[in-house]
Amino acid sequence: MQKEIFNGIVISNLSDLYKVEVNNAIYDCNARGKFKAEETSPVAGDIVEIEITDKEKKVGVIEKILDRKNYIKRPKIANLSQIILVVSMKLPKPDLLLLDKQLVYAEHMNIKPIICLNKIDLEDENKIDYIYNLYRNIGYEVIKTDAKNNVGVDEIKKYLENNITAFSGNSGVGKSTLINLLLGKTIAQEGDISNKNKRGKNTTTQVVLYKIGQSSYIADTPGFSTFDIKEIDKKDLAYYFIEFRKYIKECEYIDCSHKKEENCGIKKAVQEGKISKDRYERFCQL
Ligand SMILES: Nc1nc2c(ncn2[C@@H]2O[C@H](COP(=O)(O)OP(=O)(O)OP(=O)(O)O)[C@@H](O)[C@H]2O)c(=O)[nH]1
Ligand SMILES: [Mg+2]
Ligand SMILES: [Zn+2]
Repeated sequence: MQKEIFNGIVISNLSDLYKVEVNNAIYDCNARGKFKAEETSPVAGDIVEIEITDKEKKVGVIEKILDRKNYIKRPKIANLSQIILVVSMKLPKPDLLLLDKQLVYAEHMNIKPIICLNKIDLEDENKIDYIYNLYRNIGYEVIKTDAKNNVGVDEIKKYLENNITAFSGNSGVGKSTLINLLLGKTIAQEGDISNKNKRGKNTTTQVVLYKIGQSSYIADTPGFSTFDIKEIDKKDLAYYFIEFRKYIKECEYIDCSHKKEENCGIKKAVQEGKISKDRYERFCQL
């Protein structure tokens, strides 16, 4: 009998079990042993070829992983097209150092970042607008939301189409609340401490893709806030602060660290108000 091979997308993985969506149906799959040896086993977001072994019971075997657009190690996910970086305006207060760190990481990974300023109901408009304008002027998409009262959340929807989108941000910023609103059902726990383990960490450990519309997925990911930027070369950091880019060539020294040197294009741009002093300070911190 001829093999039945289909293309699908891995929507979750728990130890040896992969859930693969094929033509709107979910198949329980194992991966062929060969993947383990190659240490490139399938992860959520992977487009795979599966051999269907039991159509009735919806069981199959993953035969092949198609080329990945990108791959993130922690949490394990492939083909992420964008990350919504959720920043809470109050309770918890905005962590702009984390935001800048995540923007650097997204630029490095070539994943589109979108900034979501949440809990706008809790903060003064001028304080929100300062952050809003800062990142808008750099060129980023910024959305303001009050997830508690479902304000602004629809605006996120238009960005989701045909994409795999992950949400990232500190604990308590409102990621689960936003995801639940977007999906129109409760999948992610909106947390108080009781929903978490004793260390106060969210207990979600696996990446799951949730389908929204015909071809969009939202990734519920554990611990995206542990973004590791150590793999990024120090000298590339200024490049990933995207508004710094055009001033780098004005530095006198080719290996300028943009801190202590004379005739530094970036420091000059900061003095002239072309680069935000706050962003520059966070650059130095990173
Ligand atoms: N006032 C206000 N509260 C909000 C808003 N969005 C979320 N919250 C509340 O903030 C708390 C934390 O929200 P979650 O959605 O659980 O936050 P999270 O980002 O998923 O947190 P972790 O799962 O710990 O990473 C909940 O009590 C929400 O009801 C908002 O826009 N305004
Ligand atoms: Mg959550
Ligand atoms: Zn410089």
